[in-house]
Amino acid sequence: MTKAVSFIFLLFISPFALHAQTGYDLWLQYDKIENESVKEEYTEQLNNLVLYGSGPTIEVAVSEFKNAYKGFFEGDLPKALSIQKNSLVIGTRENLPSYVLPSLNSDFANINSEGYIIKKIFIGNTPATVITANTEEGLLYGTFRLIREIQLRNNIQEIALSDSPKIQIRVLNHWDNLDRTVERGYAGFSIWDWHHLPELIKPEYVDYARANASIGINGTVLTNVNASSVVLTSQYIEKVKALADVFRPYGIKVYLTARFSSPIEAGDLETADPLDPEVKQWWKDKADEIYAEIPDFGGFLVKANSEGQPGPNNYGRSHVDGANMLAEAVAPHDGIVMWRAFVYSEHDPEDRAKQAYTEFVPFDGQFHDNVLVQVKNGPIDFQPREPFHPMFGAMPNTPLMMEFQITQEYLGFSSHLVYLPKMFEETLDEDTFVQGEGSTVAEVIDGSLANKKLTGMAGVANIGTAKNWTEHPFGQANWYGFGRLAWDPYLDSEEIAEEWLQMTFTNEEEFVNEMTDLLMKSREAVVNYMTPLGLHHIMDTGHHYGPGPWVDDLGRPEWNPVYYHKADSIGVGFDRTTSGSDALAQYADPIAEKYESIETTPEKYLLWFHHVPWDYQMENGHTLWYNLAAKYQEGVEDVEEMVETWNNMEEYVDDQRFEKTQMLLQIQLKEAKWWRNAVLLYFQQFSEMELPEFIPEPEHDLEYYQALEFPYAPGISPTWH
Ligand code: BDP
Repeated sequence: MTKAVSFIFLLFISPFALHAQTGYDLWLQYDKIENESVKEEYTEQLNNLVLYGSGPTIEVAVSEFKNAYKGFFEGDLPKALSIQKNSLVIGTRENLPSYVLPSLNSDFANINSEGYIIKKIFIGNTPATVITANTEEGLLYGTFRLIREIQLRNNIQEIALSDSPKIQIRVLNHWDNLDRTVERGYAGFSIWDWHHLPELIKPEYVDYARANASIGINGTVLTNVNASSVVLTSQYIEKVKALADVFRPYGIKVYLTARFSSPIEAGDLETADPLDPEVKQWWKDKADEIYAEIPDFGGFLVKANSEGQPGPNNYGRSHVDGANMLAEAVAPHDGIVMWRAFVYSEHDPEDRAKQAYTEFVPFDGQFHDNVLVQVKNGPIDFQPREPFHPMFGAMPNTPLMMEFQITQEYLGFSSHLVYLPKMFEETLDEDTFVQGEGSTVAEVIDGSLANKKLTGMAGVANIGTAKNWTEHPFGQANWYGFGRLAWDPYLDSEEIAEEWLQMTFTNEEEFVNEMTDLLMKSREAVVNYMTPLGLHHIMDTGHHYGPGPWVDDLGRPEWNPVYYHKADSIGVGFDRTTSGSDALAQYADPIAEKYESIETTPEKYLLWFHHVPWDYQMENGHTLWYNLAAKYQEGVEDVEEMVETWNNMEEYVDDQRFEKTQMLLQIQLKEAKWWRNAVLLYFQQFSEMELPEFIPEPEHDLEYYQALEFPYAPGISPTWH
């Protein structure tokens, strides 16, 4: 816990200014520090600013710091030409005067090209605080870090910090369509106003870049993985260039999704066969055209041969053929290809959870050096809880990047408060055992386990035109936390929660303690009221809003929830042991062996790996049926507790965000009960057992729940019609 450090000044905090807030400023709130002595503590250390070097990124860093300074201290930070007592000195290693360097040389040994150092040094008797780095981007990150230290009210008198990102490619994936609808978007429309680009540059673009840079995100994929080839036409490349120009000073590269059939659709070829010389040439020319406009274009993200998207398989070619062809097109420009492993086929009778591994693992080592294979955290699809994807660790010779979903497709959309960093952390901390005990997913991702040169983490964005970007005020925490974990996948999600709460709301200890607790519990709450004990994919189909365990009539078997829970008169759950689909064989032995038996499978994954009899006696002596009911009830009670905690926070939060969160929590509570009632009534048909007495009488019967329809639930993009 970092609380002791964070609250050093708390005793002096004066009443807070609770002005109405839309939440637009995210965690970058630079509110006035009311307490005079706290203010002095900082201003004494920051007498003036001495800047070495110049450039667009340095400029945005300095302007950010000046703004923050003005906000906190209500004055301007004067500029000085040379270092004086308590100067703030900003400059890259190259640009700092040589007499400053001896105090910093040992720190430089610890940082990489994007890392930074913030250090109080003495030049003779003159104290100064230096922010330095190897690159301008490092300076920008260091500047945001110093701002954060002030937001957290940490002491900077003897500051000595250095940090570097542990992962290279830290990107948001926007599933945004060119018509501004957002696939699985629950916060309004796409923030990219394509129609008015390139001329109209909205302030939101700059604030988006600031927010991302502040947490170390260094790339953005602008378009949906279910891609349109229109974005690759010259007309749109000009628009993409305009965004790239805005983002560049913030260290953010743009990437695009590449629809595999583009040579036919955006060009005039008759094929998109990756081995066809004309197709190869088309992509090379296209890459040259893009790079002529955007010299630092990041590269392509590709969803191929998945859910109806075109790909190399259409031409009898493999994922390697497809990925390498694109990789060759961008390689001369230092671009990369992020090739998604989210593949499964309705024609394949194999357990869906096994298909990506089966298809990709044999390709290990065959992808070009500038290809990353992008793998979702779990083997099915962004469920409230999944075991880690077995591909992690299984392809030691291929850079694998993590794909998390920040938008809450299966977790209550933007109506539910769920703190996702807790869930991301759970996956990152999982032990794959591929190189013995202690081979965590984080070590696969940061390349340390197999010495990989290219590393990455992607988060499917939850951002839209909502005034506060994410609609739910607490959705911002998931954007923030994703960025922090992409920077350092070993961070503690609890510390991230404390940081975010303080930066976004207030440093008041009671608020931060209570709300950290709420955030940390919120993830388990959603698991409990939606899919406890390893249940998965029982959401209503298509939009994935609300329960739909009964759905069994969709064309593709694996789109039906009944495929995943397999409830019958004996029990419930998907047998993935040797007697079932044997998906367990895709994990390293210690896991496969342990999870083979019901007794040694962690309860949280029970029904993921086993078909368990309704009357099976669990560790607490009660039956599975009883425990299932207890979990659903616990989920509802968890949300009741969240409602109560929030109600006690009124004095710490402005009305606007307080009331909005309060209303959303009521929706969450209503829906938690809906989940409990509908799922238990449905499963009761199979278990034929009484509901335990602690379950209140359901408000409606099963038929009622089954008849509910939501034709206009948000997040379904035209690509699904
Ligand atoms: C599923 C979503 C679908 C996405 C797909 C993907 O329902 O909208 O296109 O994942 O990741 O979760 O490609």
